[in-house]
Amino acid sequence: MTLAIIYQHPRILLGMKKKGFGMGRWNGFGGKVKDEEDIETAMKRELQEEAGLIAGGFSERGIIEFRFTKRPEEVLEVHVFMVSDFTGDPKESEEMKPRWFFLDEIPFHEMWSDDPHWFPLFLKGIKFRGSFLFDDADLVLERDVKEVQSL
Ligand code: 95L
Repeated sequence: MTLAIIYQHPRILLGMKKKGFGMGRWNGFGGKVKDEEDIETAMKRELQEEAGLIAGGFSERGIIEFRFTKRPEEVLEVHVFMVSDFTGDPKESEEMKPRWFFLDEIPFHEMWSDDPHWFPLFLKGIKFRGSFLFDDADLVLERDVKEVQSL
């Protein structure tokens, strides 16, 4: 999976997920990587589909493995990108309602519960590897986040 977060200091762009997995939370933009597609291509495609934006400059900042107690056999590997410029105006899609947030007003209480554990590194430009285990209420049961030199 890919996750793109637009960062134009002092604000970030998030999207309220309107349907499906993660509904009701402010998310980055992203989704599954298709067969024959590379990760960067998938990140750009999902950003276009979900927010109507064409990525300009970006860099991969983290890789996170997510596990859920209710699906012990599955691992979701998410590649997290910081997108520092783009063309287009954020537009609402079927999936997402985009909104800008100032860095000191990031709505962690309406986001996935892992986010507070890696956003500070992400925003400082520190590359990281993480893994999280969620319980049935999507709360973090176990976590590990480490700075890395390269992903
Ligand atoms: N901004 N953070 C996200 O968009 C985010 C955070 N954590 C997640 C954990 C599991 C998952 F399936 C998705 C996310 C997710 N989109």
